Amino acid sequence: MKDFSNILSRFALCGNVTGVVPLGKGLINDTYKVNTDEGPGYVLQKINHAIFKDVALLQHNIECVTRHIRGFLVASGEGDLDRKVLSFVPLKDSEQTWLHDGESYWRLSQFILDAVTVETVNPEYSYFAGKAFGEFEAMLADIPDTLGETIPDFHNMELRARQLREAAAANPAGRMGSEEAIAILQEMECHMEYACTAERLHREGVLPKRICHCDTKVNNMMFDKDGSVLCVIDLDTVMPSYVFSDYGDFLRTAANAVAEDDPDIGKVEFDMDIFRAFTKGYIESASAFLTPVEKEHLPYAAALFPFMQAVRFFTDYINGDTYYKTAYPEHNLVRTRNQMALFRSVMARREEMSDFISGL
Ligand code: GN1
Ligand code: MG
Repeated sequence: MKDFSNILSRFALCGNVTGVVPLGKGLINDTYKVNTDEGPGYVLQKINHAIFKDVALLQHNIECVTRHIRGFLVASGEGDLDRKVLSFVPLKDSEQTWLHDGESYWRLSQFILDAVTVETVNPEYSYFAGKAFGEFEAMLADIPDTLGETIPDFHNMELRARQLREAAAANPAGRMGSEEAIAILQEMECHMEYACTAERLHREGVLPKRICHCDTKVNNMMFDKDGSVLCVIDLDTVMPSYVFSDYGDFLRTAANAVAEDDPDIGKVEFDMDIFRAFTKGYIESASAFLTPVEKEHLPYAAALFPFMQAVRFFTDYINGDTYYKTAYPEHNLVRTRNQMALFRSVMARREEMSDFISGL
């Protein structure tokens, strides 16, 4: 493994480093746990600079968000602050919370002790997660700073549709020749207009952008040992977006009976118990700011995110796997099949979802 001592020596950390080991399952950044001879240690991340082009803006967003949340928690008398909001370690010689070593960009945060991340949740955890994401958005509703889009138009379905069409037309890796690839593209095109509803509503002036997390996968949440939510992590994509992002992306991962890259798509199914529990929690904490248009379109959001993710995985497959980390050549195709199966399963349950939401 790489020698991290030069990088770590630039940060104002406490104690002596006793080891560095890989951590987590992120598809974009490289993450490591840094063990020290005193205290809980740290999390070191190499920020994927090919994807996050403006690291200064990225860290600006994260610093504003964590400062604001910390202030909110202090004002509401919360204890255990270091486990409820991330804190980043500055460099020894400046206030800056990121390092460019000439080649890569690095940042260091405090490791949260006794916290667990999970890959699957039960309805009870989903309810807490729903409350936590609603609270996260509510806490950020009055943030005084201006946050930029760390990946411009990140969850803009019209952009994702364009990227798919450009990739399919250029066919740079020669992967558009198969019958299956053509069929997937056709199926995606059939749903494209519906999927772009959010952009249309935004243009019509009835759908606002709010500060959202934009990567609310189950494993981006820290739970305490007793199951309660400590905090939300992976803040790179916190930016103005539609509330659909956080609501939809959580269900995409939590309500799928299997992982997003499980090749056995016969097992993919949208779990309505998880949907009901998460939606109840989310609406309880977000109802203060949700508009009727936002609320009414939550079933659409549940369908949009598997669909958008399928489009993104498939685009990357066509492009020859340049964006997501992959473990084998067909990985992005397997992920695409899985997410399309989930999308179909959600689509079949839209009415049932709407009825549940109106009854809350
Ligand atoms: C990426 O970094 P990670 O693995 O939490 C991606 C998300 C996708 C997700 C799919 C910046 O998230 O948008 O939903 O993979 N993040 C970025 O698993 O593209
Ligand atoms: Mg992550």
